[in-house]
Amino acid sequence: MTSFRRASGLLIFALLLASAPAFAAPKSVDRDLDGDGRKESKVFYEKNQIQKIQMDRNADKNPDAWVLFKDGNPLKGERDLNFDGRVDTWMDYDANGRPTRVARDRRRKDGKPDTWVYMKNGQIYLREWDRNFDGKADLRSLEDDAHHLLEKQYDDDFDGRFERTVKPPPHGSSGRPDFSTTP
Ligand SMILES: [Ca+2]
Ligand SMILES: [Ca+2]
Ligand SMILES: [Ca+2]
Ligand SMILES: [Ca+2]
Repeated sequence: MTSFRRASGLLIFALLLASAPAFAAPKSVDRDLDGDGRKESKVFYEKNQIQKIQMDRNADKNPDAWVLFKDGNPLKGERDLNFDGRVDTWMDYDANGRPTRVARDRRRKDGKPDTWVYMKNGQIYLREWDRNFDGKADLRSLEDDAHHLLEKQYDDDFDGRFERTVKPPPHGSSGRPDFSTTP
């Protein structure tokens, strides 16, 4: 290959990167979406519409974050927050791209979620935990818009019915459930 052809090939590649996905959209484009100068993100397109973003946030060449899009909007996300090669965080998004639910494998590290946070308009209103790791939440804490605890609900016998409700003391509560007495 002559140097001219090599140079023009590079130029075409640069043009594709700069203009995608306006014409002849490539399958994927590397992007620096967090603005740190490193192209950690691979953006996948289909029919000129974004389908997926895959990121390598710790620069170890293994992808560790994904966002799936539908009709141009984020729909679901997955992350490997501790970079051990296993997904540990799952996200759902609303029509405006704000998360509505974040599920995390936070306590047992078995690849299944055991901690959930629910949001409406970007505000957390509900947190849930699966204390016996059967896949079902058995402890909930409900919060108001100012992150004040409204109440905690416990399913201590893990039958799916929350039989115990604990209201916070009138003044000053962290809203954090106490795990010290849990199995
Ligand atoms: Ca990585
Ligand atoms: Ca992980
Ligand atoms: Ca459970
Ligand atoms: Ca119960």
